[in-house]
Amino acid sequence: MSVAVRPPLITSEALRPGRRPGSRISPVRDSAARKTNVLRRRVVGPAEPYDLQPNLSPAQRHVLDGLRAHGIAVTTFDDLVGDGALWLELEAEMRSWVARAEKLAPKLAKPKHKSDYLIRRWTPDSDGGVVDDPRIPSDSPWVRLAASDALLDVVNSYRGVYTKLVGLDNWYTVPFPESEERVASQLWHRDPEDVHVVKCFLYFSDVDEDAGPFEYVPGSANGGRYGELWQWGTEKRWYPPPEEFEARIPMSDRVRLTGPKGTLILCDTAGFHRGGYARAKPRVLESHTYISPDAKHDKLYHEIVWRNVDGLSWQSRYALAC
Ligand SMILES: O=C(O)CCC(=O)C(=O)O
Ligand SMILES: [Fe+2]
Repeated sequence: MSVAVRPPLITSEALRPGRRPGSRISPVRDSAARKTNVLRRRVVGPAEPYDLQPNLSPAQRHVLDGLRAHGIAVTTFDDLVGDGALWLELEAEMRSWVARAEKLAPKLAKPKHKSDYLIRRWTPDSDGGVVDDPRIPSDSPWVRLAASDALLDVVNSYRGVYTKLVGLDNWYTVPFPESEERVASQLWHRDPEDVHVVKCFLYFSDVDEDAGPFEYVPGSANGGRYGELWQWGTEKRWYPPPEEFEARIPMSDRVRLTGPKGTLILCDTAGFHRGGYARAKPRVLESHTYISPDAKHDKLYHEIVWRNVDGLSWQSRYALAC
């Protein structure tokens, strides 16, 4: 099936070959979207119970069990997705992304804002600029990963509904050796998108202590042992006061996800997490998010351009149609 491609959303000015390397482009947004820098507003709709009951591989079962028991599971791309050709495509894309992101890293001693330490490919910065065209073809390797049955079988089983894909991105976390204080998502917080937010993080660099690994409090999503502490949706702040947090949650109840390139984390980030406090080494990763269709979160920073969809399952198409 082939679907007509929409007219370009990016201004021709932004795509001129002479564009300064490392500069951002401004996608064309409608007036409702312009106010919040989103590309589109997601249509909030009813959730549909997940009735597939897929036969899970041992790796998928391990991840589903981890999500249910702790709100987090760690595996590898090889074990869960296991598509070597896709990995090579992703890696090649990521290499060219890193080369561009390195040029965009700010020359600052310390980060003040999230966009100082996190260079994102398709999510706009505070001025609404994006690095790359956020109209992403449905046969892009990133979409084939994020909307794969390998992931959706697990995520939809965990959520019990057919989920939607939002927040697809490539990240380059900038190291700041002199940064003594954490800012924004480097601090413990819950994510606001949904009462359960499943995020995938796939490392494309070896992430050790110096590269700002992702950290999590197992059992802190709704229903877990820490679920009622600064409970999701009941607090004004998504970031609890750091000192109180330190006092309430012992170090032994937190995990730090260092791991080699190819490490894949699936996590309910409605639970407490933080990351990206890189001091000596950059961190390179792919991230995307799954939410229930009835989540109030209406921000979409990308748009799927449908093409070559024959290989996509029904749950994949459902996840992509936002
Ligand atoms: O950079 C990190 O590891 C944390 C990111 C985060 O808070 C999020 O994706 O919701
Ligand atoms: Fe977060």
